[in-house]
Amino acid sequence: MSKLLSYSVEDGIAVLIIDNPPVNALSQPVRHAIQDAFQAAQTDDAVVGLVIACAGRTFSAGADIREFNAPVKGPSLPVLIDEIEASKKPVVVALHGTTLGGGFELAIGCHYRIADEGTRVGLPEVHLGLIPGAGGTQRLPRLIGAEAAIEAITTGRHIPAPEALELGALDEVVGSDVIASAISAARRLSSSNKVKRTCSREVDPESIPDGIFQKSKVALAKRRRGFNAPPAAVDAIEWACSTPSRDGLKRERELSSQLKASVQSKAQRHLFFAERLALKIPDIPKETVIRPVESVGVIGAGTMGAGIAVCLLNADLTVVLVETKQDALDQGIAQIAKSLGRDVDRGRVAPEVRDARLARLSNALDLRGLQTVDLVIEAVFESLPLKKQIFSDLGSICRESTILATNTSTLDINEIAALTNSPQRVVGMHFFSPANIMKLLEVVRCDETEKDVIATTMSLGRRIGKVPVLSGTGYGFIGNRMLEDYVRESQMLLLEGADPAQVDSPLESWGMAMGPCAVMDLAGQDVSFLTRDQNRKFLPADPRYCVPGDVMYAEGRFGQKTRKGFYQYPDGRTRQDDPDAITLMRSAADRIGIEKRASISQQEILDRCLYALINRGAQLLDDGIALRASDIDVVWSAGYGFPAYRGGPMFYADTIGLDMILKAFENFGSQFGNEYDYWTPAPLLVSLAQAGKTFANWDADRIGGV
Ligand code: 3H9
Repeated sequence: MSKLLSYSVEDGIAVLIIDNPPVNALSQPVRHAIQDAFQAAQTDDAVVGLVIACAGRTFSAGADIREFNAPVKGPSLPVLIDEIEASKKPVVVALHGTTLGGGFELAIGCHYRIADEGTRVGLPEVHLGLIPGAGGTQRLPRLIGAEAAIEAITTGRHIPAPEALELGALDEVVGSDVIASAISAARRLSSSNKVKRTCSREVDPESIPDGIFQKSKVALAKRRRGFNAPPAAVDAIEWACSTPSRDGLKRERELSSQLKASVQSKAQRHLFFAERLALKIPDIPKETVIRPVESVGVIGAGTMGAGIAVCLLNADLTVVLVETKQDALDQGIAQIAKSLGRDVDRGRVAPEVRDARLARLSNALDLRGLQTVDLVIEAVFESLPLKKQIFSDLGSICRESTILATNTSTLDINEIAALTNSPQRVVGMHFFSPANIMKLLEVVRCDETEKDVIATTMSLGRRIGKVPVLSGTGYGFIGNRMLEDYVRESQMLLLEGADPAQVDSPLESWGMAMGPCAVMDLAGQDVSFLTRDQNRKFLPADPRYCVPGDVMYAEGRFGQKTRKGFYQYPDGRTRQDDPDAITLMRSAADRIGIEKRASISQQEILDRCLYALINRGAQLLDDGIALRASDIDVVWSAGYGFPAYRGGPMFYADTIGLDMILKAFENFGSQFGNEYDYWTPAPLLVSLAQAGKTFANWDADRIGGV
């Protein structure tokens, strides 16, 4: 037998234990080993039933995603599961950990499912741009009904075992020794001669209310705008309700193969691995001992500080919140309590868990309250002198091992670090607002930051549910630096005569969560102006592209908060075109001598904004601010509403072809002039395009890409 699977027979029951760390992915050798063992059990007359389980921390996380770029080598997972389901001897599956994708499809192809209490099951394939393709869309509705299957498959959520039992996806949940329980069940089923095959069931007609499929697709068109896999999953579930299982399984396989070959799925798979690769820092060995972090000080109880505190408390850390004034502290604490309470209202968290979390929050009106914490996150407003003062004080107040992090988004962290007695323990932790919701965390490495400080901060980021990406120091780090170029083009387009809606709409139809003008209104034109104003030395000396934002600021049109900005917001949220804003921009453009163009195509709007973004990304790679192109993709998809199904800006650039982008740069340069080097391509972009290479090649050549 293979090392990937152990096989034993215990008193008539064959026990197959898959052992393919870390997550028991069902790679081809594993499938092969299962098939061999399964056939041995079928032909052994002494065997009356089978148990399938997994070794290690989890049952299987599904198909091996790394195999998806090559043709399938048999036995394929769908075929293997069909064989198992057809077995005359009962097959019981024993689940633990996260039983996902093909792992869960294997489970629902077996005749009886037992899970230990902590198990979570799910079909998260939509997050990879796929549908469950090994029978999941046909078998799950037969077990739990169409409506519940649509919810489970289109959200891909991990369902806790007790809920899965209630839904009908599991047969039993046990408190301990799931394999022993499975062996007993197999024996029981063999003696009663009862084998229940999921595919022989009908989907409960009561679970198929009229119009459910159409309604689900309409809802998904809003909730998962642009994603192909979720509505495709609804189609496949409909087949389960309307065709015999054999036909449904065949159609599911065809659709699954089509999706697997699609750019959307490739893009989402790219991001899956990119997120995990981002945690690996080439010069920081994975054996690096990380510093223990149990208590964290948060300085500043404003929206950002309170949001950060919520993330920390949710991860069961102890938090000391520091402010200078009692009422600011009280407001921050109230905001934290409200946010934790919302999870209780939504049924996500039990009231006693919320209470325990709140009990781990303490506060202080003085930095001396941070004497014993393991890590400090400073989240006060962006003022270099203030931050310098805080860090210089922290150096003497905190223990020597305490990591000192700043949440600055624009300031030079090296300057801040220099003021502490040990700059080696200073790091940037750039959260995005609202901090308890946004996934991205840029971890900023300063000149002297110690390796274990980086490793600890990245690990803490993961622990609090963030997607950490390492950035070097430099204005705007990775995300905001690139944003500058993207927004610049959007603002130039406004001056050339495009309305805000004309700029935003092609980018939103293309997949951006929000167009750049709407984003500026949401973030606040006042905030953008003040940031710009403080940082003019880092921006091009171009008198033009900041004009639209500066005009909005001067007119008190701060965006949503004042109900007027590039758009108007009569109800404070819903945007509408605003002729006054358009007139203001037109006169500003006239003042600086920019003529209104007769028309601007949607394609030009897309290309100018996105190519400017990509070019800055290439420059950041050249400058060593970003380690990998795939890190940039993670930053933009986790933090800036870049559509996951396009894989991030650098992946998108590869799909277009870098030579095409280079050509567009030449055209834009000759059409719009290049006084400020906007259309000078980054040297990396040029060299890759000339060599016929991609950013993915660059990653792979240097440090092993995705
Ligand atoms: C599928 O099943 C298709 C079928 O429907 C149809 C087939 C015909 N394959 O996330 P972690 C690696 S599609 C290959 O850090 P955690 C991962 O890259 C699949 N590798 O751990 C990482 O490698 P490294 C549907 C995988 O504890 C290491 O394992 N299933 C796979 O934070 C540890 O991963 C899914 O979408 C895989 N399937 O989280 C589940 N899964 O150490 C995807 C993980 O080199 N997986 N790796 O960086 C997950 O959601 C999480 O990994 C899991 C564990 C929750 C399981």
